[in-house]
Amino acid sequence: MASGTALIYDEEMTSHKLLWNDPICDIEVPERLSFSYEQLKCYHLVERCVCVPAREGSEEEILLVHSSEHLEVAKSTQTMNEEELKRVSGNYDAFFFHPSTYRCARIAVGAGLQLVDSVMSGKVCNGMALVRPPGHHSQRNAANGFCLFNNVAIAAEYAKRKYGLQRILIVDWDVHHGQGTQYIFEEDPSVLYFSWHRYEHQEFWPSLKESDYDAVGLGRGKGSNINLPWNKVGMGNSDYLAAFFHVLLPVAFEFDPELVLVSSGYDSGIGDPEGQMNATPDVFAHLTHFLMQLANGKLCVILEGGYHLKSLSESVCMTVKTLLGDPVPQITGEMAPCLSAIESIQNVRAAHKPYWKCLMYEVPPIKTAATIESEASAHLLPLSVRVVKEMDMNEVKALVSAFYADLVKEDETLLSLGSMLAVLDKILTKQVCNGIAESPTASVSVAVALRHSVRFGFQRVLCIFVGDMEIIPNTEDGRILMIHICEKQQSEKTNSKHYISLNWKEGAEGNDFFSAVFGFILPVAYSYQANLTVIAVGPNRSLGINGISLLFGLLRGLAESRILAVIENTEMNLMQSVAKALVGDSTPDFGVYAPPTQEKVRKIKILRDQLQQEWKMLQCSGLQMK
Ligand code: X5A
Ligand code: ZN
Repeated sequence: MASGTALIYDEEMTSHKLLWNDPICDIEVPERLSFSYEQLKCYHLVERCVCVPAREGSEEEILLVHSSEHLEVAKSTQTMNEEELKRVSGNYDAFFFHPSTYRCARIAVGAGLQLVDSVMSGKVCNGMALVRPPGHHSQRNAANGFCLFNNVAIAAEYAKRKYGLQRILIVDWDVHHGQGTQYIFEEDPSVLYFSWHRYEHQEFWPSLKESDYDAVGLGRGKGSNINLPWNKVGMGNSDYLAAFFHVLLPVAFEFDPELVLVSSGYDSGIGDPEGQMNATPDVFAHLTHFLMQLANGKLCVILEGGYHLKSLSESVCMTVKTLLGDPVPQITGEMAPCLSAIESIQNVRAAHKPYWKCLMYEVPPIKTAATIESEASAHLLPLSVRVVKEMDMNEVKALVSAFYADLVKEDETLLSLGSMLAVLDKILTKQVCNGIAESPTASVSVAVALRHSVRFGFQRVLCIFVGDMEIIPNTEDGRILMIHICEKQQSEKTNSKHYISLNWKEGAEGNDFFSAVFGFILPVAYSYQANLTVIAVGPNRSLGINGISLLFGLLRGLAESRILAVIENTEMNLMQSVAKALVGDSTPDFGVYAPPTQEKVRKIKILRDQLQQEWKMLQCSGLQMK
């Protein structure tokens, strides 16, 4: 078996640099490379490695992954003056050209290929290439995020061709999503791409929908693209280890690669201004060590990002030391992943369950969406609740004009519809199971929600109103069943069999709503067999938070747990309890049981007698049968 560790470095790659002011690009400096190399010398690691020279990647090799247009544009920048360079750079998202950039990028590509050759030929067992510009954001036809050519993608494609490899694993531990690499291999089942990345629910660059855990690959490549989005900053050693234990390693061992490539960005390490994460250099020793157990140890580590010079260089040293076979340092600190990390891990495991035997028994998580007014209160909701952006005003207008033309004139109403529709849309398209929308005009929002759901194709929608609300009559009779829980008797509308008024004021001591829920609401709801439940909570509600939690908790048993909550009053306690009941991660607090008064028992009995022919689950005594 091969032994030895290759190290590839060429000072020439430090000549690529930013010539003008650009606060986005100014962190990608030549010192990233020279400083890392100095540190390797300092720890006497360079002399222990097999120093393999870099070379230029050939045009043909670059074309394995990139278009000839892209290659030509890059080539043409060699003779440009500063002004021209600036103009071409402006065509891309976060990229700068220097007259030496093309040459450096070709050396970066060639360095990766030299590493692949050294490992595949058995000259060494593993190795690292220190390169810049980095590669993983670069796409077939575009530079992006400091990257011109996709070094790692070219290395993978080259290894496939030259050595006939059928399974290559790419591990991208850079803190950014290597969307370029994803695009290149998303339909290719022979390359398994794993990336974790700072995501913050799509707020963090490059802010792509396709960086989320549900991008699993396309066509024949389904299952071979694994995204683990971090939705909070501050992820640390235990979060990274948990990601390896519960996602990457089981899948990687099942995949059984013949070669492992690492898109090795250290901006996921502590101190990095881009990543804002907390993982210490030690953790990279562990990550490297794990990957060395695959593919007979054939591991090629190729540098990507990393912008905190000290953290970067220390982490590079830990990686190389581990490749050389040195003992792995003990990780210190508390070993427990954070809740947000667990949630991301659970989501990606569930998304990949159809493709990997090791994940087959995964339980799908309940997904809840919410739009709430203030970002500040978002943290008060359970962690698994996803805060979604409101629907675009024009989209709302187009949608609503189809059935409520008069609404389109009122901007304020439209605005609140935007948040309800964003959540409803996620429910209808099954992206989430249930969701909460705040709406200052709940009755209008509900009317639109009901209409829209029926148009969407739902045959039976159960709608429960709690509190004073003007109920906008609907014309889709039979497809909507309304139950209105309020204090005052609603005289009109009671004639329709699809509108039921339940006058109920919760007792002062304890929760006496149990009797109404079990004795009336649930039997009616189960008789109706809705495919969607809408629960609206308006002002002057006659139920307390406990009663409302009970309602939400139990109605999750219907309509495959699809519930849209529309809440008019923005009381945070209420929002929190509803969110908790919807995610079902804890049994909501229903309050102590209180028996109903005689008057209430009678009230339910009257309703039951009146309605049990229609809603048969109300029947509980043979005597009443006609
Ligand atoms: C390779 C790498 C980051 C680009 C960030 C642009 N690129 N905001 O880390
Ligand atoms: Zn990065």
